[in-house]
Amino acid sequence: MTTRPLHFLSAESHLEGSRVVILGVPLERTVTFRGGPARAPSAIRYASWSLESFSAISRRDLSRLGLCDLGDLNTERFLGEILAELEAEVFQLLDAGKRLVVLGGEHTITLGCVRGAKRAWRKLQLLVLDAHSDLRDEYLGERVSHATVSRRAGEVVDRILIVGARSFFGPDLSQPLFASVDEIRGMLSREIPLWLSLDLDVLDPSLCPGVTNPEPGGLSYFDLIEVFKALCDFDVVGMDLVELAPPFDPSGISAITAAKLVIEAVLTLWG
Ligand SMILES: [Mn+2]
Repeated sequence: MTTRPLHFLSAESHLEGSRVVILGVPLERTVTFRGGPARAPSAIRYASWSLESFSAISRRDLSRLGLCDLGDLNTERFLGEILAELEAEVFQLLDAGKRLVVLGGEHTITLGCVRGAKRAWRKLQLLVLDAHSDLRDEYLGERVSHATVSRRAGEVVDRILIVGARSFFGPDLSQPLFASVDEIRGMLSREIPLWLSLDLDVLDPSLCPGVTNPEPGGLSYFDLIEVFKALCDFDVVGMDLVELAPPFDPSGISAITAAKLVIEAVLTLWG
């Protein structure tokens, strides 16, 4: 009998021969409204098997890419240890020339990702797609939290752009409320490696209800596809996808949307 652990669709390559690597980080530590992201990486992998590996949009096939799924980071530790190990993993994989998809988990994981990417590339810009600005200096006494992650990550990178935000705590309204893809391209540099952080709540909650903190008035699925396309001539080195809450996704559509976005992003950016 042969058995295999659950892995993402078409992730059949060994690490050495792979171009793109998937890593799960089922972190759930500082969520504040409703929980579930610890179960997200498994839910996204499971949902991916309901989809085709061929993208009708990019006309490329995931099964021809060289995709490896490393499984999940151990998150049964102090938050600082988890972020330090994630940073080391991201650094090593990028240093080996891989492109990364990190499946959260709560949004806090972006901090470990950008620290590792910054170490690998020395210069880094961050594009955050998120309903929330996450620019507080601290939240409920925590400086490192899913509600402060863009503030902390912004201190690591050379440039940060937040798109899709419609929830601000007041004085942080420094980012464009809505930006066209042309404006996004104009505000980013083609010379600097780019990390993409995709918080699923950037989507309208009618399209993706199973997230930790739903916020009305979001982007459409095809808005996100247009953002991926707009980035295809930028040096995108990795992405994370965060804040899926499977307990609030009884139809499973949010997990399927997450898996489909991974497929389309990977094939658009690196296919
Ligand atoms: Mn958010």
